[in-house]
Amino acid sequence: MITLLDYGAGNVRSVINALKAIGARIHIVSRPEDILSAEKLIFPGVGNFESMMQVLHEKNYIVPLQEYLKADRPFFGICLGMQALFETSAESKSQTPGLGIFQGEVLPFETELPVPHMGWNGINTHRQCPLLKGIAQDARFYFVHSYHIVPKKKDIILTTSTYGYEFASAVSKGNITATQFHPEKSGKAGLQLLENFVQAKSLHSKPITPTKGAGLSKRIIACLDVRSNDDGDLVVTKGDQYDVREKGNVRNLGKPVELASRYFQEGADEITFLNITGFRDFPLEDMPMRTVLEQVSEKVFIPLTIGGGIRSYTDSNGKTYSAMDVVSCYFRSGADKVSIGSDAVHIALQYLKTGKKTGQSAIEQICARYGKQAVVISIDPKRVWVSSPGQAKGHHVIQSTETGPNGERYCWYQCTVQGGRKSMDIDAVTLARVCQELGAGEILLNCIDRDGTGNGFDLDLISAVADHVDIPVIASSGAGSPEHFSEVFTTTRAQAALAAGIFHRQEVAIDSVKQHLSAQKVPVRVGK
Ligand code: 1PR
Repeated sequence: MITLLDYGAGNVRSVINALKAIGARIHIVSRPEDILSAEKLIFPGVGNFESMMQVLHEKNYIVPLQEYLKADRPFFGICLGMQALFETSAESKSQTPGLGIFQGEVLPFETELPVPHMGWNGINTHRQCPLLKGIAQDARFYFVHSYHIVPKKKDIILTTSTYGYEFASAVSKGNITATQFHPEKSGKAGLQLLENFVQAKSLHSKPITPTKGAGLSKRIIACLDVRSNDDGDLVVTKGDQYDVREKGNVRNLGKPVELASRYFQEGADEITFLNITGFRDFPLEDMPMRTVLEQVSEKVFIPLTIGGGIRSYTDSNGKTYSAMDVVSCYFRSGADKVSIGSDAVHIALQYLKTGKKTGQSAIEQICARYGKQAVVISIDPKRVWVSSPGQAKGHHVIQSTETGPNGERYCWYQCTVQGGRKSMDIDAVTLARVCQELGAGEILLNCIDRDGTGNGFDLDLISAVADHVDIPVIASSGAGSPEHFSEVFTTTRAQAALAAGIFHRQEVAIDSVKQHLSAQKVPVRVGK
């Protein structure tokens, strides 16, 4: 029996689903006594160090946890569940201490690379440990964090990984083990690691000559635009420049759960669901997307993002629901990240008008509760040609590598809301920068001009945005061939590339994209 410490922040459903998939029986901690009666304890942490420690205090979990750990009983910590083992974290502004089982601190990444460190990275193994039994040396695991541990004693370091520099990515001492990465989101290798923890009689490790693992890979994301068709069935659809109707009917390219499972099997690194009519419906009233997430997260062990309709809403009885109500429901259903589209534009415009952070916007609130890595901003821009930069004052104008219909050499990218229906007075670079300032952790950069065309990503747009933010950018819209992926990764700072149409219509397989990228020396995760 595995005991799971759920302190109520974020997505423990994925850990539960991964444990169920390997046949483990699970008991969830509901009282402090449950910790000491555990046979084996898993502590998955998400969100923010300070709020995690505060909740552990409020629930009176600190003393039994320390007692359990000091008695060298089997323990596996994930992400913040590993950071909690140390003395202090720079993430805690009020200097709330950690559990202090290991000497050392938790510090922010100091690197030129985008932070959070997000994606599939390799591990260099420093100790032989039953936790890593049967895991290939070049296996990659899913990381998502802005802070990393700095142990005082190096002999507890089980693995290191490299992101700008080498940092400790897993620890092991006696029966206490923990990883910075998320095995529950790391496909086959992650399930193997969890199974090792469940099966192992002892977790004791011994030092070895360190082995060298793989490095960070570029991510390939399959995107499922979801909406109800005219018969009321929830379908995956796909537009041409956001027009999803063909001969008047909503295009139907398959069922969301089936397609997501297929993409997981085919080696996608992440899956994004966009509820494309979310701007006019209210997700809490009609929850088919919630059911989709619940079903998908039972069989798909890679990160899942959900977007569409994340905003506050007042119903016909005058009852107001906040964006937090919507996202907490999505996180409970199995989402790892949420993507905010239209509301991000309204929030950014308001912020630009007042210059004040209120702490009340959906972006700020979700980041505070679930961590910045959980907040993606989906941008839907359209290109506007201008003859000179002065023609678009106040906007980020780009000297284009293409020429406009009237010989224009300059353009800017105007943000839209409501699925491209309404253009707003803000450009994509400004929106991305403002949302980063408000705390968002990632940008999903669509392009209405390229969407569904198969003509390749808009490299001008992607370079402009990726060069002006320090958070990861996902290039989206226009993929038509494997070469388009190598082009976007070799000419821009995009960390991930997303495609929809070519995967849904089975024109190009995810594996072909990855094989092509490998041949071009772009690092990608192969296998499942
Ligand atoms: O505004 O917070 O409710 O979020 C709505 C979300 O739905 C936004 O993320 C917006 O991008 C998306 N959306 C709204 N309408 C459409 C539409 O197509 N009519 N889909 C839409 C946007 C864009 C991509 C697409 C890529 C790749 N889809 O994500 O998957 O362009 O396509 P391709 O590879 O086939 O070229 P809110």
